[in-house]
Amino acid sequence: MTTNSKLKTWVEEMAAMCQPDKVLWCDGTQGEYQEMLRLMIQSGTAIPMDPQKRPNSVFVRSDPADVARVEEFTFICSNSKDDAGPTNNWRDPAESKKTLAGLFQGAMKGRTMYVIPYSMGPIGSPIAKIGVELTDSPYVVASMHVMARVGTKVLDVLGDGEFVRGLHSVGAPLKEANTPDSPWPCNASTKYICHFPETREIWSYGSGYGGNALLGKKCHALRIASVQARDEGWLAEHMLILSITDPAGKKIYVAAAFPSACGKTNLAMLTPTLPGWKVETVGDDIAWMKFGADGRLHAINPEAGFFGVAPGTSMKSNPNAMKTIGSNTVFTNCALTADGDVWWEEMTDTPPAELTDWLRRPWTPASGRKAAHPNARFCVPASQCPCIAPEWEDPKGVPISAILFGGRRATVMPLVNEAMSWQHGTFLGSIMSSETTAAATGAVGALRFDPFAMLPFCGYHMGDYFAHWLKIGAGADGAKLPRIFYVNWFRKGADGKFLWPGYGENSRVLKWVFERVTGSANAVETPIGRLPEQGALDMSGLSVPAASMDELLRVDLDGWTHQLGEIHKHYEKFGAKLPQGLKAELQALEQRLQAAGSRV
Ligand code: SAT
Ligand code: MN
Repeated sequence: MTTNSKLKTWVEEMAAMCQPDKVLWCDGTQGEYQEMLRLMIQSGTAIPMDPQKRPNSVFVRSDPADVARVEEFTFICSNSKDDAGPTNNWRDPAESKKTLAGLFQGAMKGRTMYVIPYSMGPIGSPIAKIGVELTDSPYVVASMHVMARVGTKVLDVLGDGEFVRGLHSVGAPLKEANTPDSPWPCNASTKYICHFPETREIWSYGSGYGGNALLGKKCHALRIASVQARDEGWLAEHMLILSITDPAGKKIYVAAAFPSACGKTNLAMLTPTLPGWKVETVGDDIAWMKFGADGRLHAINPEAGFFGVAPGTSMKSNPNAMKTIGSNTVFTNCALTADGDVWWEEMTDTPPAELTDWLRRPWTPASGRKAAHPNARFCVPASQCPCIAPEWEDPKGVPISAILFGGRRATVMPLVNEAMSWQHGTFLGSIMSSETTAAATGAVGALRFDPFAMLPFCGYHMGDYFAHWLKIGAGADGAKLPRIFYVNWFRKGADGKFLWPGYGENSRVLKWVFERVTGSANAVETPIGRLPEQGALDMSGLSVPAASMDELLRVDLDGWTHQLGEIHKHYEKFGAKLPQGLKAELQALEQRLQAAGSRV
């Protein structure tokens, strides 16, 4: 329990509304985690995995109506509609509270309300923040144990302080405590993921899945935290954090923003193919960055675990992730092998002869459908990662030397392009676009602008967010700011195949980034930015056809010129909030493209 009277009162009020059978304060112990697994197994939500194969792990299948983030039901309920901006769904806060209070009324009947105090970031770190999630889902409690630091130790640090309030229900009350539960309780028809940025509150109803329900993750660490970061002068970003060390032992830290399911976990855990180089992981999804006393941006990973996309993960693509998930893992929506292990597409070259798919149906390779859901996930403690950086929990964070932006782009974007300044880098972040993935419900493969990979996660007006980035740069010592790069591993040739091998070979691009930061690699100035000079990218031991390399590093003047219209349309959305600095960058780009075009 706690002495924090604001917390006690809030829990009492929420319990009075939701009417759970009981209220349980989570202590964060191993015993509590085991009890959550037991409850999930008992209700048919989970099955235990063979302890010989994957000790202390469970396998969970969700309802087909609840498999990913639901962006169309995710709302920013700021006082003013204008503060939510053109890229968010806005709802009036008072009306939303009324609607939600109606839904939450009695929503936890027959269930337990768990009170989860959590810290995003190492407990007590000056960059960390505390939240409390109330939930009626044991799956959420178990997952929060993995993804955040939870329990009594957090209450001790909280004292009488402020915290983010998160209320979550699967929206499936039980008539009585002993009414049989469905394997994955959720509300198939009604979902609301509502954020109240001014009061630092989150109310999430109807979904038990991932970012909709583990409120510390996207809801707190990105949507609410981005607003706090704006108010307090720091950055809350959808970025992995890694360290890269050269053969001489020099180490730098890199943060990288990519949309969901674009390979952040793979990049964060990359095994370099270049001899003598080493990559270690600090985080795979979120970075909170603040200026340190040294004037540099220092980043922490606010999370304590990985909630990674399973399909595509293999000993070839990401051996470190495969080793991480050997034990203590919650698997969701994977397929099940005949001998009780998990499987997903591309885990092995040849799929097993028979499986049970994520919808509990028999499956064979001839079935003609995917065995695992494309957004199937593993949820595992970060500390189990063989390449976790020893300093990953340093409360001061790690100093960032470079920031990468990227997405899935079959055309136009070259393999790597260095921004000419912080302002130009902010411009590149603001025009990021990517083909959509299964991490959110909706069409897959559609190209959309996803500025800074924050489209679904920015808690306020995106135009103000751009201005915040410019302000961060303007207020800093330019020499100490991270350099900004735009990368694209996903460019395709005329045959529709990827031109770049990706995965461990991305270390070649990281090496160039490292050498740009340390001053030893050359670049050529082009109208779109700085690209590696001929021979500057280390291609030793890798045979990519010369024509493919030319295409990967080609400045596609036509493609860029063609895109200008789209960028103008994208920018028009932000109206008067579009910062002058970005207008100037777009104009300068147009002029450079024009000048280059007339030279050809
Ligand atoms: O479901 S999550 O939002 O946690 C995963 C993601 O989309 O990045
Ligand atoms: Mn993410």
